[in-house]
Amino acid sequence: MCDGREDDGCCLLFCIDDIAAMITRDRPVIVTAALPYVNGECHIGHLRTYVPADVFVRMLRKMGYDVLFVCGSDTHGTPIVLSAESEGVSPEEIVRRYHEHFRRVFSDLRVCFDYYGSTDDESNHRRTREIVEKLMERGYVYERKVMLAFCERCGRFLPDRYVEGVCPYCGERARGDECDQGCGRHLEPGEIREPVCKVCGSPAKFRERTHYYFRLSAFADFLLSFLKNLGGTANARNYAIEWVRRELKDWCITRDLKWGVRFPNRDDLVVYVWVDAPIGYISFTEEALKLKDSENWERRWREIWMENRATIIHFIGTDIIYHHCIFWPAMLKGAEYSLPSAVVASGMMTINGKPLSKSRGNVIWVADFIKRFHPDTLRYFLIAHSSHTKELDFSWEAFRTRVNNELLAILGNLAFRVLSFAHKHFGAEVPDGEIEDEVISYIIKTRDEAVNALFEYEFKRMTDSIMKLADFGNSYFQREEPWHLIKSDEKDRKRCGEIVKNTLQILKAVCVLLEPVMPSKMEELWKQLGMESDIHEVSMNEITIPLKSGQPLEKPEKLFKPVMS
Ligand code: B3M
Ligand code: ZN
Repeated sequence: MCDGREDDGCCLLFCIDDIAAMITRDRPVIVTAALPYVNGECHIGHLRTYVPADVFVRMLRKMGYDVLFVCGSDTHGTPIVLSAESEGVSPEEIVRRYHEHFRRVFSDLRVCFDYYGSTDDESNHRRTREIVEKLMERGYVYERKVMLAFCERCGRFLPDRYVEGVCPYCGERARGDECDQGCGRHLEPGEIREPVCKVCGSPAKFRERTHYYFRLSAFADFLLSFLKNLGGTANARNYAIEWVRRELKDWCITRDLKWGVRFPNRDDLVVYVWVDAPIGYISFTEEALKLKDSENWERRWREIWMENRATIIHFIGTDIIYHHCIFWPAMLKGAEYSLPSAVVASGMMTINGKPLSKSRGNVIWVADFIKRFHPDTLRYFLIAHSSHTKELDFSWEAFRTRVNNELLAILGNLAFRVLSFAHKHFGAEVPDGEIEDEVISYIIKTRDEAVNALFEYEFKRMTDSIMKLADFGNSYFQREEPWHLIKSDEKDRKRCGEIVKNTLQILKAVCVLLEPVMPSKMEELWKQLGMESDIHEVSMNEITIPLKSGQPLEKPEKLFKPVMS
């Protein structure tokens, strides 16, 4: 067992690789976050995917992994076209508006992608067509005649949300693509009963039409063995295995729309949005690499997406497990692309115990939230309030309690107390002294717990461990009572300095370990500690490197403001 004292970090690399198992340093790690559908503003429910993904990436980088983090706007499909029609603007206009909005929110929240693209970018159109052609060549896409709802008044076929009617499975009112008020099933084109046109309200007739299908049913055996070895969270794996065992129906992958990626050789059809959306992961990687490494991008891209020589990890919400664990790997396999290594699915979010709902007004917009509170407090809440795969309930009371009782009472208190003490009694410098074994062991134990939790995607447990280290800092300082030693003789004063230095060391470790969760606040704290390096760049090995005696400390400022009731 290593004692973590080596400054070169080699011992750290050893223990962590044991734990990480499938995520190894000799392969690049590609982390993706589900693409937000840019049809409206970002609410706190969205962040349940992006913040943990960002924390994960920052943490891996601290441990020396080579990570690429990509995301982008999901821009096609009928909801955007319908919004555009009802506002009397083009789909491009809607997409531009919310694409910029999401970029802004991500930057305010410090969710830092290496590349944030759009599924309407030319490179994604190209990649989608290439994959669809490959699937056709290999016999996984075929033509089928279907009876589809057609509105005679509007003179057009009614894809997905253009039509409403009755669910063939449960008899409830349903949208064309989903039984949203009843059994929740995905509905294939032509399945809806008693169709009515969403635009003009007329009853629609069924008419025959040729569409294209993806032969998903051919992938059942492949999917079962793929899913058995899929990393990530158990909720994703188990849900998908159940589904494959039950039924695998072929998917209609074309739609009668103008907005989207044209289906090869058919001017009247575009591909279904769930085809070109995940392909965004591939085209955004391409764009990210072009920016990073214009000489070698192609080789690196092939290694990642064609040769299975990277670890690909998808962060998603539980509502899209089906798409990422079944449809997507089958499509990749069919087109001979690399397969994901892990799917990490966050639980859903509720507000005051009720489902998040824009129409019922049970929603909190991120832009409003961060006008009132620091973005890092929201990041902290989302990570610390519930384990990643469980449901997370937001309430102002819960938010207030987390901020006041944890961020202020534990972390803020530790920082302000020890920094003020050092300021007052040690000339605003780090005092002299050795780091005690008790302190080093606590730091190492915390690091190991945090890293273990990280690789189990238990971000709450990870954060709880780090906060426990801060708590230990407080009790250590309290127990040692340095204020009784300050005015006594030389020996006591030396001991007093040692206590302060040890407490500062704990604070330094907490700061490094919490940077992934609260990047801006830990940047402030890092400066208060008088550190000159960039906290976002420092490696995890920093936590055991002793602070330099005599290092000037900045005048302490309180890190957090209390949330009032
Ligand atoms: N845009 C999420 C949604 O709108 C969807 C994710 C795509 S990930 C490829 O529910
Ligand atoms: Zn239904």
